[in-house]
Amino acid sequence: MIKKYRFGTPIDTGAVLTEIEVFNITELSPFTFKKDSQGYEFNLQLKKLDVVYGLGEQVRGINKRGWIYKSYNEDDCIITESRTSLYGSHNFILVNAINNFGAFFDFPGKVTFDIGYTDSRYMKITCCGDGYLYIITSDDNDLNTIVKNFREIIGQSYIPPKWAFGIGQSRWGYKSQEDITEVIEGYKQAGFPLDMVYMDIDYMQDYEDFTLNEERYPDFSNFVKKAKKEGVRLIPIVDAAIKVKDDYFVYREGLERSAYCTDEEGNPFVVGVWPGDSVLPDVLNEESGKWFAENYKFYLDYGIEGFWNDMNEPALFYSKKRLQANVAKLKRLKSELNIDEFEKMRHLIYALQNNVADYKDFYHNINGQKVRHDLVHNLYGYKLTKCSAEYLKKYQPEKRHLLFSRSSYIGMHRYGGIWTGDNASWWSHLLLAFQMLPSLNMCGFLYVGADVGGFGQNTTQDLLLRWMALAVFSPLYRNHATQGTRNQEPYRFKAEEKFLQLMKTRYMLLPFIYSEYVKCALNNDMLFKPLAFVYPDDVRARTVEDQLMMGDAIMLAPVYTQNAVGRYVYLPEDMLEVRFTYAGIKTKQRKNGNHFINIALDQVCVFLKKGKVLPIAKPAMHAEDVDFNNLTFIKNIDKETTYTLCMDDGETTEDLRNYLVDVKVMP
Ligand code: MIG
Repeated sequence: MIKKYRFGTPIDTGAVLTEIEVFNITELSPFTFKKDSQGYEFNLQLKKLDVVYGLGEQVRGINKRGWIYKSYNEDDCIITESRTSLYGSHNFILVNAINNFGAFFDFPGKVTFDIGYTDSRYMKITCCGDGYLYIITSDDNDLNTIVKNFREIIGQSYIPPKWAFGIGQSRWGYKSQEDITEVIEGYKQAGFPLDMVYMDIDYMQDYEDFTLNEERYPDFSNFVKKAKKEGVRLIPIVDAAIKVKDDYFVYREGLERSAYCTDEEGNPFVVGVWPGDSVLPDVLNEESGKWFAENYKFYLDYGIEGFWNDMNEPALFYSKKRLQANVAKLKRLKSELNIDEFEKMRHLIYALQNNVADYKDFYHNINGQKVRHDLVHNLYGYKLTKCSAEYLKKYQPEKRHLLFSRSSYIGMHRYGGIWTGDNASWWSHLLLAFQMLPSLNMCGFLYVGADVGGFGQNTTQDLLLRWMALAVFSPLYRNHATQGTRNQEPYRFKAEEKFLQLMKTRYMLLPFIYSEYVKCALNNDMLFKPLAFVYPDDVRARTVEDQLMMGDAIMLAPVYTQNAVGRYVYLPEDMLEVRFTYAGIKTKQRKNGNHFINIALDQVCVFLKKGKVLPIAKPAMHAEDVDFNNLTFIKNIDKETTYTLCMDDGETTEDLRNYLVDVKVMP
């Protein structure tokens, strides 16, 4: 059951596809509502044991209580607990109370979720502009049904090609064909499976989108083909901003079409990003977005099949306008060793970067209407990814493409996935990556993943191993690191056999991961669930923050601390422990309750529910080589059951329901 309320005169974000009758906001429940000069405020009293789930890509735990979160897509690579917004804004919360309900605040400007931060007994949500609010409930009061009801109105989640469930390697620092060849060779020599290598910004000529540096990539067409023959796809990055340069054809074309965001006076708004002076394609404008996306043809004609869209918050290192103003102010400061002057100086410099005030200085043309960016800020990455997805589909309708984005808003889940941006090689970020999974799934984002091993800072062998043990289950599995950090490709470390064992496990589980993914997308289910979704009457299960249910069969309990030999695991019922080891898969019945489970660095250990089976394939070097017809089953059943596999070719754009095949499994 869904009730839709309107506050003010909102713009249509396209997040919700279903037409729903609109109620007057004065009839709203269970929130109380008030409007003031700051915007619209929604209040709700929370009971002691209520749990608040949701918010997709955000800091902190699965239960969002006790912090203040802000939806305002932000490019800042220092991700700490103190942050309030990250790269995506996913304004859906799910309140687990006596009467469970979900709420989606469909407003693309800034929204603040004070979930018991100011007063632990209250939740206060503030929207600083006009929007819609959807309240979602279900007859059965079941959290899963509420999520399903919500997912139904926002539309089916993106399903990537099967090869995108393989392992990918990336680094900001691979500069040339030689560098990429070295990575492919490195994997090959170690006997490691590999499906994708990512190309970061250095492939471009002077950071110009839709160009190639021909010195570093002299023979790209053949290079793409050769890599694919080896089973590896190359995935280039696409940045949002376009370099201002008169003889750069993309820039000129956009200019002729008035396809850029403009300043107050209607001139293209100039920002400083990687290429220096740059302009932003107005992807909120239908025509301009279409034009931007048509440029992806450049790569498609080389045989490229996947992309990652970056810098689309949009990230502005700084704006020309503010730079000029602040430099003028700096010049007026006295050059004395005076701490007050120094503070002023520092402020003038620091305030240049990612200054949210810049978002008030430029405009979109939405259906002929001039709309100030800050009011629609959170839509930028979503719309950019939407138009690129639509173009890929139009140009190559016969297959599915890999596409994921850094910035996002609910609605984008129909067009692509998300990687969660610039995390660090910290143990806390391993746990954070795990905790984000169910929150993102609620909001429709299924193809998600964090940079495996951590992007910033130096990783360690054990962190990378533990991260890869978790990544076995992550739909998007990409090892990525920033320049200047320790080399992070698994073959750079001594413990090759340990890495190999974990990577093999991914491919052995691929029929399960892929089939569960497709079924969740088709049925609007979550792939990763907090325990309370499966054991709603178990009070203890409600408080578990470091275990998740995956699919409808297994429980995950990763190790996320350094030097641990294992961890405590809470079993809500009797389960079958399933351990992937060099010597094969070992199983053991476990009673419900708390157990200390030893888990070695090279082992993956999961817990299979009663009445369920887990399909296992032979390991393979590439996702496409995994043989879905030759499976064994790990079983925790006492009578015959079926397991539903998705048996498509991995690329078809036909309805995947036609490819679901029931396999009978005997005890
Ligand atoms: O300003 O392209 O999150 O994955 O390696 C940094 C360089 C730009 C940020 C992305 C990261 C990528 C990096 N980019």
